[in-house]
Amino acid sequence: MKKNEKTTRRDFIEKVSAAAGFGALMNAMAAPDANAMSPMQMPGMTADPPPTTKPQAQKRSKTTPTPTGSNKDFSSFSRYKPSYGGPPGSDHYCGKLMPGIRKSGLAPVPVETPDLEKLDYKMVRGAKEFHLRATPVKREFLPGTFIDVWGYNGSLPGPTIEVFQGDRVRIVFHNELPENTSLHLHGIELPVAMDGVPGLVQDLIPPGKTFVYEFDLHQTGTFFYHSHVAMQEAMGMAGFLIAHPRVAFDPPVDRDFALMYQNFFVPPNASIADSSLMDWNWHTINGRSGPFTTPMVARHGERVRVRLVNFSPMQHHPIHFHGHTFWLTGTEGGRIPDSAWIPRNNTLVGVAMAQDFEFIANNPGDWIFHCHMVHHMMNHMVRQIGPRIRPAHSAQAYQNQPLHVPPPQNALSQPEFAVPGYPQEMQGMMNSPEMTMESMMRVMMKREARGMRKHWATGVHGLMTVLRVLPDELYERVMNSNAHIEPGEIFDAIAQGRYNKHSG
Ligand SMILES: [Cu+2]
Repeated sequence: MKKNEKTTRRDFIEKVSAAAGFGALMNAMAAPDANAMSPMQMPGMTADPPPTTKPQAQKRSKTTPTPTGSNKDFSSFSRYKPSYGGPPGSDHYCGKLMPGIRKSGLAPVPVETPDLEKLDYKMVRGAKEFHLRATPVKREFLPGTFIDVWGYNGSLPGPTIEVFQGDRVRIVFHNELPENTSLHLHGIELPVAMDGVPGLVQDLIPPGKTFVYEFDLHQTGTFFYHSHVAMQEAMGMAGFLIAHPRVAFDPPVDRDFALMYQNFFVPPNASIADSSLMDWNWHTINGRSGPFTTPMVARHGERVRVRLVNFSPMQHHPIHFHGHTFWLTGTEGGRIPDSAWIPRNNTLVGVAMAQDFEFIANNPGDWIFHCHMVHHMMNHMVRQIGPRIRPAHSAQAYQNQPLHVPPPQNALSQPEFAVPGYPQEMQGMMNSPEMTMESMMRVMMKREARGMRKHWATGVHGLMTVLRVLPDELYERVMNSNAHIEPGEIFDAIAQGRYNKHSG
């Protein structure tokens, strides 16, 4: 310890800076006297962590400034128009620590899982008690297209379990499948007997039987529950388990969305997903295929979090969001310290991984939000069956006469190549026989889609959805008013700048 006593102020500053970050350094320098801060009290330099009974998320260290905006200069970043902020490394670079509209120190906003229900609970003997049933599910991937999969409580994915750090959680789990199963809580640090791995930690639960999973939750983050039987996982058996801190992380978000990505193979003229094949032709976000995925709607200027979970059997998804730069703020392991956040517009979500990101919704409009794998950007795709598209030409003939290649034909448009009930078109699902006018109305008439361009759905297929950023007056019309809105009216108002603009 003598060495510490002899350190110069510069050494001290460097050590403190390295150990506790720049914010601690600034506070240390601003401390009025040794009473407020001594080297031995600095984070990272004490032998023992300070005693605390509160969950970590409830308070920020006294030695780091609170990025609530009150003592920050965000003037070079606008929450109302695309802007750089900067320089890189600063708190306002790409809006990194720009707070939302919501104040710091409050409980988090509830998570929104478009197209999915939340699971209710009752307080029973000091625990939040949820009842979860493993069930066969008929899930409507597109309007009128029901696919037979498996899930929970009649839903694919299952209903969302939303809990808080510090909760005692009890999941009374009923098996209503025609075969044995068990429940695994992915990423939760629970007692081993609660881990749900068949054989290794528990016996499989037979049909009609119940098993109770119970644990104390000390974590926060984007977790999920799923069957730990491989072919059941491939039939879709998963659901969100969102663990909030008691007090929202700083900077607080105004919206918190969660999307789960899944793939299935459904053979021609069948409705039952075949979990043994790897030729995925149906793709779902929260159990819907684009354009039946319900758009996410945010107000212009809000800070928005989106949580992505990939529960596909075999495929990774590079998820791309247009018109904004977001910060990767969490993984399936929980919150990333803000010093390690990464700016992106496309983030690769591997199988059974989660990626949380945040951004300031400062660019109004209807923004596509999609997996960038081309085979995941369409519905109901299969390999082409039948002759090649240049009739009566061998590869040899093609190579011998490259200047006289016959024009390609769209063989799939010819009736002889049509497979009943199995459209092979890779685009233009609007022309699909499955997509009746009534179906189309169910896509277009959702509240969340009001005022989007007339043919918006022609560009939103498979693992695609839309995140709308609406200025206040337009948000109110779309979400909180029943006044008629023409197709394209809201989009045009934004594209032509016809809305009340913020000065920011
Ligand atoms: Cu994908």
